[in-house]
Amino acid sequence: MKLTDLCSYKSIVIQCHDNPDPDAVASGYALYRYFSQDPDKQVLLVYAGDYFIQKSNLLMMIERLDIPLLHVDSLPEAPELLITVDCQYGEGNVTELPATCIAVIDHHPHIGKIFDYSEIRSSYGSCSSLVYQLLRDENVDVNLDLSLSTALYYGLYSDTNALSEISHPADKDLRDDLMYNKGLLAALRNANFSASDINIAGEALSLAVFDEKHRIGIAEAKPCDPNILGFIGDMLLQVDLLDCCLVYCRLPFGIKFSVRSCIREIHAGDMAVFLSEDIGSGGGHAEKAGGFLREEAVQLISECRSDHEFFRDRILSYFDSYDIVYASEFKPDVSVMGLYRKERLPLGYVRSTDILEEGTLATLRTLEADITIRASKDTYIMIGIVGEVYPIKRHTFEKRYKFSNNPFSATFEYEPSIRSSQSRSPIRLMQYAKTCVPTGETFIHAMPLERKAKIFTVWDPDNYMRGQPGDYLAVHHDNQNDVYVIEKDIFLRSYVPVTATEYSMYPHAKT
Ligand SMILES: [Mn+2]
Repeated sequence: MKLTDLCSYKSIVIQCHDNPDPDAVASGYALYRYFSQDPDKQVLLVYAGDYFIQKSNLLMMIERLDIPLLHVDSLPEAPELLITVDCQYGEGNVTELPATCIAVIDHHPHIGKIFDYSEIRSSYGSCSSLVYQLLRDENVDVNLDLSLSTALYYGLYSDTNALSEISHPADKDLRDDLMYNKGLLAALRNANFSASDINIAGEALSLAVFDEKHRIGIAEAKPCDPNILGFIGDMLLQVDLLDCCLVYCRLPFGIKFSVRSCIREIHAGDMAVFLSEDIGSGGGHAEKAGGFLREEAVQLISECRSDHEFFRDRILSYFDSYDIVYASEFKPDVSVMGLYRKERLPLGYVRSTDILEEGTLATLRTLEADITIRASKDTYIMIGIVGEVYPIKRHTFEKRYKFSNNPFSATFEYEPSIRSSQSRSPIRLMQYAKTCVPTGETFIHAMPLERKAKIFTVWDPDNYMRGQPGDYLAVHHDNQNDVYVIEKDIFLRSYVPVTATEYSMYPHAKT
């Protein structure tokens, strides 16, 4: 979705989730500014729900940046377009407001509903990063307005634990590109909690329970701002007995919870999704996540002996729901797996000296990481089918690929870019990409998964690949340590089964 897709609507309401946080307010504000440039449009920025904003940092942000955010119980009339930001229409923490059309701009896991328009990037650290990217796609320079750029910067800042949990390149772009009001940011940082917040946190910590066997900690807090739950979780997780912890509080309309993990086998976001499945909503990032359980969950809890027991049982059933594979130690039995050949799909390549002066240092920004390269006649850049980018030596490239000067086109979740050390503005790699095709054949052993799996590959031992039942567990034919998951649809599209006889007839096949 592009922002221009929404420009035909005349009456637009932008809605933050109930109990808004700085990221929701910043994202909503940036969209408000974008759409209200047109004097013919009626644009409102709102939030709803039982609670009025009380947190001092958020009140300060709204006042100092002059953000026209309104609390509403309902709308006098349904707008043509309602845009929910940092949340999805129909979710537990979004009061439903009527509208003719619904657009969703969010960075939480997709709740599975279909909207008229949506842009959901669950791997982004903040919704502000997504809105920044959408504005940049429309050639809006947010740095022309310090109030706007500061709002977006603070949105990312507060959603990523003071920028410490940034991993997605879109988040890095926001962090590196935006100017912000330094004095205001310092003031916001130091107005994060009220005195009673800290008292609630202290009380919750003093009553926390520890399951040493399973290395789980659980704490209940008195009704409080959801951000305090995260703060309590951050403290609790530092206890040496724990791998993960959960902090919750009962609110009049359900239960809010925060999850923290400090081991690679537990992705806090995955755990939050599991805990809230069918009874609420949840999600987040590797170490930090949160969610909300609807009132019906409270009913389920009352069937348990205690709230703590309910959460403990649910966490244990999460631990039981998947298998873990460590590729470096895994001994696959390829005799029970099928043999497959990968179709030769075209890939992209760029000669580094086509876009940079020879000798220039530059940063390749990709979905996975920032990679530094030096431009030379010997350095080429490869672009894979899902936008993965990596440098390759010219002679290796010429050996492995048949190449042409035809342009390579594809669309990716994050379009790879390159930033030279000499200029600030990024170069879009796709504008220069040409097509190449692998010369050799790739063979793998594969079989469908029966259970959910977490696979730690040899190339990324810190994060697991997720496998769902029906996806394929794959082992590279020439390197049996190279174990990974291929999503069912991609597998069926890009691999064909081969028999041992056919295999022996391929000229490049090793026996
Ligand atoms: Mn957010």
